[in-house]
Amino acid sequence: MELKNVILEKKGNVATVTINRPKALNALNSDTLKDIDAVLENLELDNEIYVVILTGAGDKAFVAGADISEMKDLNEEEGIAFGTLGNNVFRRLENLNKPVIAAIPGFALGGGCELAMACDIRIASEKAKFGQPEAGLGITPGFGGTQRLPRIVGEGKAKELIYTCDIIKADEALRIGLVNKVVAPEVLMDEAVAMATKIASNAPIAVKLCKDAINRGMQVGIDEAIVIEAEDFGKCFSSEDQKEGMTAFMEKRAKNFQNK
Ligand code: DAK
Repeated sequence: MELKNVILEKKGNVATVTINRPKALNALNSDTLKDIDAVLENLELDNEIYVVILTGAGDKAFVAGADISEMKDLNEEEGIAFGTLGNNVFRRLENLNKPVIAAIPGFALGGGCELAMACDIRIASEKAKFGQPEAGLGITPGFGGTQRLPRIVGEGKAKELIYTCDIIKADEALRIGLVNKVVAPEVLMDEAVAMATKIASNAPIAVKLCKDAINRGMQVGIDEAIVIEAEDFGKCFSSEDQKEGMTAFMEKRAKNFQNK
């Protein structure tokens, strides 16, 4: 796998994916989207990796949006191709078969805020800033912002942020529920690794099925959602880790999950 703008590191059961274009504040151009796609394919198939951390290189930005310099001269056909590539990557990230924690050091704007929202959990540095500035550029958010932001913070607040293009600080993002946690910049990655490690200590198949049940259940009514939950619950019982988790409890010993 040859990557131009993304770094993939694996340590134990945790992988860290770093978007690495700090001179352009990690803006998402086509090459970067293709790199993310390739990395997600690799991670999907890696049974040793239980949790993924997604971050941006440098201390200034997570991702400052889709690359405006690349987008500005696109014709209609190229615009569709760019949007399709991006949307496929974002859906793949959202549906990855393991949790993804966004560790957000700085700007998460436009496509960057949308990228963070496609992750399961968001941890922000005190220096992070969030916003959907698209309407000020003459476009609508195109990587799920109009859909995921209202689902996360509620319709009224999402409309306010999208219509005004306001940029909000980390403490406000925490207050409205856009991020899970705000930490000092120097401990951002430590906090992300600590949470990833804690998640990775639980049964990976169960965690994966929890993600599936939440993601699919959130898209349908409660009656259908409960059926999805029951199916995923049932699937746990064909895993060795379910036997191990419950046997370890009964035997009062530490559990030893194998992702099987
Ligand atoms: N694209 C390209 N380059 C960017 C960039 C971006 N989004 N953001 C920053 N840069 C570049 C700057 O041009 C500058 O490059 P040089 O001039 O040094 O070559 C470098 O990064 C450093 O930026 P600044 O000099 O501007 O740094 P400041 O600290 O002064 O300002 C800033 C930081 C984040 C406030 C500012 O850079 C800024 O406003 N950036 C743009 C933020 C923005 O508007 N983001 C939203 C982009 S629109 C679609 C789906 C999705 C989308 C589009 C289509 N389809 C389905 C078709 C998504 C759209 C977006 O995300």
